[in-house]
Amino acid sequence: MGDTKKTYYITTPIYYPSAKLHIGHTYCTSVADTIARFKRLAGYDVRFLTGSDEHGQKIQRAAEAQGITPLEYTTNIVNGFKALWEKMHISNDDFIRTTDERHETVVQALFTKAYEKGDIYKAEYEGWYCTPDETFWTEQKLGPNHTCPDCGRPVERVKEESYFFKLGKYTDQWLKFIEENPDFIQPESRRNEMIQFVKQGLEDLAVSRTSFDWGIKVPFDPKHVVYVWFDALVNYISALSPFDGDGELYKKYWPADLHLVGKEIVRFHTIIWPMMLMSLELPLPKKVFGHGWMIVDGTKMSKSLGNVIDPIPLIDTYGADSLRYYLLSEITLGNDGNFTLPNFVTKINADLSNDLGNLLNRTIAMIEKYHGGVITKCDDMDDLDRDVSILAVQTAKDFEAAMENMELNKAIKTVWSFIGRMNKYIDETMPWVLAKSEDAHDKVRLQSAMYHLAEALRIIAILVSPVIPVGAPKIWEQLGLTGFEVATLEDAKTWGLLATGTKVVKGEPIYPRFEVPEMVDV
Ligand code: ME8
Repeated sequence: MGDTKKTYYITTPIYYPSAKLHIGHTYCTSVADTIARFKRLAGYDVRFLTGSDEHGQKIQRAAEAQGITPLEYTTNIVNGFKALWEKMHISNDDFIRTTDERHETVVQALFTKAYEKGDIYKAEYEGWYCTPDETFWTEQKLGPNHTCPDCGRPVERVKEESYFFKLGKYTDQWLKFIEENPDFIQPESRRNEMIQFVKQGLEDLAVSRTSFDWGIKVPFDPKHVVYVWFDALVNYISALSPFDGDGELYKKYWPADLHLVGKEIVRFHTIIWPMMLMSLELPLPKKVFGHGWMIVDGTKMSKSLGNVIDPIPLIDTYGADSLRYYLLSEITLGNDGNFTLPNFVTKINADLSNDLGNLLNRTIAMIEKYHGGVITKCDDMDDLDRDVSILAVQTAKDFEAAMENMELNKAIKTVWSFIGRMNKYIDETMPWVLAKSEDAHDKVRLQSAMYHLAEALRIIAILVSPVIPVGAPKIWEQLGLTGFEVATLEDAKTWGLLATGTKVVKGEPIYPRFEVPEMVDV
């Protein structure tokens, strides 16, 4: 019998190894990881891809400046990418490098296919090139003083023989597709921008370069290398090895369910990539979501601007969960966000250490003190118990709905408001008073309160696991449970799965408190 689970294929951009990654990239990859983990929890067969975009003029120049080969240069930096993702507990299933042979063969095959179809032709390119963005611009589109209209940096004059891709040819097919698939480009504002861009008229796109050689050779004309964006976009398919054997991975996972990208590259993913796929007669991805930027002093944090915050020391000091939690809960997906150290530490102290950490510590300590660490199921609910048990299941459902809707911070807020409710439940039930009573009714109330707290924490552990994958299993373990890897979203939507006799295991506080630093640069 084959695997009948629904599939979910999610990707991040493949980042340029032109410098170390900063918290902007960390943000994007953490969002994708949280969605991937959520989908696994919801029962999907998930494929989560990230990688590195290693060709192009910018990389070649950076390598030359260091006197090493481009591949040596990118390999060093890519090893750093992989180490960062491991430190952040990123659960990618694959990492594609555009220097992988498996990628190069697919790019060459697809370039040739578009050429043979007549959608790629040779001519002379004369215009402007933004090397940091690896983007062509016509004179009319330039910013003041020959600058890139996207990033504002100076462009370079380029005049060389080039292959061109007939983008314009697919305008009508694209407009029809966008109309029939209103959710393809998210958020909505990006969709309108893209429609305007296409309606202004598209010029054919130069898809090869001859003035440098760090790239994938055009197979039928090897003095040309494939334009780095044509090369890079293909990664989403090449990573599925479409030409290996019977292309099993490709058949299983393509088309992608979600390309998560920054807003500055939505144009490449929603216009150029779909038009390439139309030419190649391949299915289009289901959704492209353009997230916002991490901002420093009002400008985009950027490798080439040098105004970056390095995630590594933050993870080393505060832990991966803290950084993930802050980025995911503070920023509304699609909007820009800020990072300051005092805000970050204040937030993780309040939400992780106080709200969640204390709920766990208090609960485990009371079950130990009052019941020798043993949880006993109690069906005798009073109104307060019934309220929180209903709220627990509702929280799981609301969490699911918000996640499905890409409202990650709303999903998190839902869980934290339930955590707040359970902390209040402790104050309302006053277990320390019940524990002193000899009254049989009070003994039942105490048993019920302990059960409701433990059961709420079981549900919370599952719900927070896509966001804080380091702490979530520790909650589970302290509750005395095993098999966290196979817990499902269904388990979080079901009240009462904790069995009588489960014995809690007191552990270290899962999130320590940190001193809030002064407002200084990190
Ligand atoms: O564009 N805030 O790579 P890149 C939030 N290789 N996210 C940010 C960010 C910021 N300040 N800065 C970067 C490329 N990012 C191409 C992609 S895909 C086929 C090729 C994130 O290294 C964001 O997701 O410049 C952005 O789209 C991506 O990094 C760009 O990374």
